[in-house]
Amino acid sequence: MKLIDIGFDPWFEAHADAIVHENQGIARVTAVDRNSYRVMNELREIPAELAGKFYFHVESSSELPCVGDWVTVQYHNHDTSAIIHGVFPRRTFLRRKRAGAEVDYQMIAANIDIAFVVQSCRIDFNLPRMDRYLVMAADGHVEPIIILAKTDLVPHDELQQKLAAIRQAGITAGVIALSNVTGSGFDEFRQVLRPGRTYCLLGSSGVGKTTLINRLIGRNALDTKAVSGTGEGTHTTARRQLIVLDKGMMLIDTPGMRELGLLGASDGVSKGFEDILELSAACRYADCSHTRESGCAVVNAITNGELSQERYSSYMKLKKESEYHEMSYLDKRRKDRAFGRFIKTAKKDMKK
Ligand SMILES: Nc1nc2c(ncn2[C@@H]2O[C@H](COP(=O)(O)OP(=O)(O)OP(=O)(O)O)[C@@H](O)[C@H]2O)c(=O)[nH]1
Ligand SMILES: [Mg+2]
Ligand SMILES: [Zn+2]
Repeated sequence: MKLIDIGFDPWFEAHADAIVHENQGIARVTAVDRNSYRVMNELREIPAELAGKFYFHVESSSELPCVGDWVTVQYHNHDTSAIIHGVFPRRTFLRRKRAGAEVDYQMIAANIDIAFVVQSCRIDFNLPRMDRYLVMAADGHVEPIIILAKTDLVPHDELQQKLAAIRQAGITAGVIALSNVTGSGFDEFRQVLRPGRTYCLLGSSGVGKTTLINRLIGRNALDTKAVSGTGEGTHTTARRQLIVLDKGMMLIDTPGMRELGLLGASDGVSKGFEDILELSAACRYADCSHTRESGCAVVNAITNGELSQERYSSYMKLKKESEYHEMSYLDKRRKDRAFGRFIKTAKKDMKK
């Protein structure tokens, strides 16, 4: 295998001279688990850690290596482990806003050719959410393809209605309807996959992302779990992971996302109020309290009858109850910011 087989094409090659130092190799990040990594080179996949020096220069978490990144490494223990020294520029990326922060991002994956936005035909189907994933892909210069999964669970008519609804919403991305159970739609799906390309699966928990990969591999290599009666998944996939298929196509499996990180509310509040959270994405202010701000999409929804006063009240009540939680979260953020400034000043002082 050569690096180009796992995606190291001329674009990255062109950056190599400036980034790769003597005695360093090039590898691709295949998994991230807190501070430990796995990387793949021409020969094998091995564990890796970040160089201490790297940490020192990092100013935001989005600069840390993520799945799909190309990195420079030094090998140790007879090439069975590696230390990561640098990250190549990202040609494309998928990221989401970190809850509560203004311009802090959480990287999902890097150097993706196509993002598969997966929704289940049944309970999970939701156009505003689909739209947000498409925005996320566009933001990172990634071509999106929508996958409508679990077509075996809906009648033919309903599937046609859903396909039409996607077009009516003005969504022009490619759409593939498929079933992991019957295999219908799989030929169309396989035709999209090309050797040397990297694909990322996005979507809520339980929609069948991992099952799709298992079906491609031809065996149950990765864990999947049944969904509850409400259609909600159980967050089976715990980490992002890059899987190289026999033919050199790479697929990144991701854990289902409950919300796209547009919201400051803690998880306890967001659960069960997805409709309000979706509305709040359109509020003029990111930190909108949904009480008296102008341009509040939640209050507007009550005015035009889209949202009931009752539901709004129970949401606000729950929000208040979790205020303690919220407060400590904000306090933490403030501390983080102060700490960030401290580090910057310290670095400046050192340069003097
Ligand atoms: N009927 C039907 N069930 C499916 C299909 N695809 C997946 N499932 C089932 O849906 C459940 C969830 O599938 P997963 O592949 O674990 O879902 P996931 O998107 O990876 O979920 P997370 O890892 O939690 O993000 C499993 O019980 C699968 O067997 C499908 O096309 N049709
Ligand atoms: Mg999964
Ligand atoms: Zn609001």
